[in-house]
Amino acid sequence: MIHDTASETLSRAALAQLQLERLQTTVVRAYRNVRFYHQVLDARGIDVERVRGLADLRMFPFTTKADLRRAYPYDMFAVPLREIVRIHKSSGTTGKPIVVGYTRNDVRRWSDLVARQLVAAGLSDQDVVQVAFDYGLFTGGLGFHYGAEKIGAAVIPTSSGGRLADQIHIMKDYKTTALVTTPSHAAALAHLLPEMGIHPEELHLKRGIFGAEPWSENLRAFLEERLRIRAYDSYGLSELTGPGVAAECEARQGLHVNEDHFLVEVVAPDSGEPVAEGREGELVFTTLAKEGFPLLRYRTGDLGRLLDGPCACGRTFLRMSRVAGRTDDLIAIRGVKVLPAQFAEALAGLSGLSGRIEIVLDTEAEQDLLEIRVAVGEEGTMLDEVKSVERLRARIRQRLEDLLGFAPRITYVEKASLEAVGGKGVHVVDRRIR
Ligand code: DLL
Repeated sequence: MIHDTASETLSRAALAQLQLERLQTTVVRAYRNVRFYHQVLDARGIDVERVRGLADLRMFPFTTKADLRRAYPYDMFAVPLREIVRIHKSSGTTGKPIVVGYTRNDVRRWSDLVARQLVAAGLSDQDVVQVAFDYGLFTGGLGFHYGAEKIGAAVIPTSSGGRLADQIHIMKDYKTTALVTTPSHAAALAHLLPEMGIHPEELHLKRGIFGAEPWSENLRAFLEERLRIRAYDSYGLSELTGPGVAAECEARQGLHVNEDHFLVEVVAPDSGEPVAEGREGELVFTTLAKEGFPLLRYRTGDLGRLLDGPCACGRTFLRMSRVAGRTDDLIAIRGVKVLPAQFAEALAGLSGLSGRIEIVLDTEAEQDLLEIRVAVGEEGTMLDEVKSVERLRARIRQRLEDLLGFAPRITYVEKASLEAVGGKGVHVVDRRIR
C-alpha cells in the first residue's frame, strides 16, 4: 500500500519540476527571512531569483552543524515565533544544542511523511502501534505518534523510559502489533522476553520500525526471529524534520528518500564535490517544503550511497543505502547520540581526575556495553584512600548518567596506560559487532 500515491509515484520528470519550483521558493524564503542565509548569499553574490534548474543548487554554499549551533536558539528560524507551534532539539552536539522549530504546516507535512513510512511498512488503521521512542525534545516519539495517528492506528505512547518489563507487559496485554523504537531498545526487549517466560507467539507483534541509530542486517535477523516480526529501517534527523526523511518499503532494498520534500546529494566529505553516481559519500539535504526551519545543502555527517533503478513497490523516489558511518566521531550508544568531547565536557572540573578518558564500547547479548576508563590525576594522588576514590567514582557516574540517561561502567586505570594511546583527551575503542 502507498499512503500518498500521487506524490510517491510521481514520474521522475514531474518530480524534477516540483522540486525546482519548491527549491525556488525555499531559497527565496531562506534568503529573505534568515539572517544567516542573507549574509552568506550576499557575500557570495548569489542572486536567489536566478535559480533556473536543479543544477543551480550547486552554487549555494553548504550549511553545517556549526552554522546551526551558532544560531542558538532561534536565529535560523524563517518565521516569527508566533507562527511556530513546536520546538525540538537535535542530539549529539557539544556546547549549545541545535533548536528546530515547526509551523503548523510543517507539523502536518511531517506527520504525512511519517505516515508514508508506516504504510510502506504495511501498517494501517488496524494496527496497534507502541511508540517506544523517547517523547520529548527528541523527534522520535512525537514524530511517530503523529504519523501513526494520521493513518488511524491506535497509538500507545509508552515512550522509551521506564522499565523494559513494563513495555513487554503492555505489548502483550494491549495486543501491540507494531513496535516503533531504536533497534537497541528493541534488542533489549527481545532479550528480556525469555527471561520473563514469555514466548514471542504470545505477543501480537507483526512489524517493527526501527531507526535513529545505525544497525545491521544481523540485528535485523535477530529481532525478526526473536520478536516474530518484519523489521524496517527508518532514517531522519531533527535538523531536517526528525523521522520521515527516508524509510524502507516492503521490498527493503534501501530507504526511499522523500524527494518531494528533500533534495539529496552525495558529496566527498573532504572536497565537498559530488561523488560519482552510486558511490559512497556524505549525505547532504536541502529542504523543499519547510516553513519554520528551511535548510540549504545541509551536511549531515552521515555516509551513504544512492541506489538507482525502479523499486518493486512502485514508488519512484530514489533509495539510499543504510547509513554506512559518519564523517565525525558521533557515537550512538543504546539510542543516545554523543560526541566523545561531550564525555570530557561532562567530567570537566572534577578534581582528582587526569584529563584523559578512554571510552570502550562492546557488544554483549546484542546490547551496547559502555565502559569509561579514567585515571587519577596529579592532585588526585591524595585520593589513595578508598573512600575518596569511591566518592569520585560516584560523582563521575552521576555526571555521565546526566549526560546519557543511563550509568556506564567506570573503571580506574593507570594514568600511563591512558597516555600510551596518545591523541586527544578522549580515546574511543569501539569493539561492537553491528
Ligand atoms: O534520530 C530522528 C529519527 C527518529 C530517525 C526516529 C529515525 C527514527 P537525531 O537525534 O537528530 O534524529 O539524530 C540524527 O541519527 O544524522 C544519523 O547519524 C542517525 N540516524 C538516524 N536514523 C538512522 C538510521 C533522529 N536509520 C542522526 N540508521 C542522523 C543509521 C541513523 N543512523
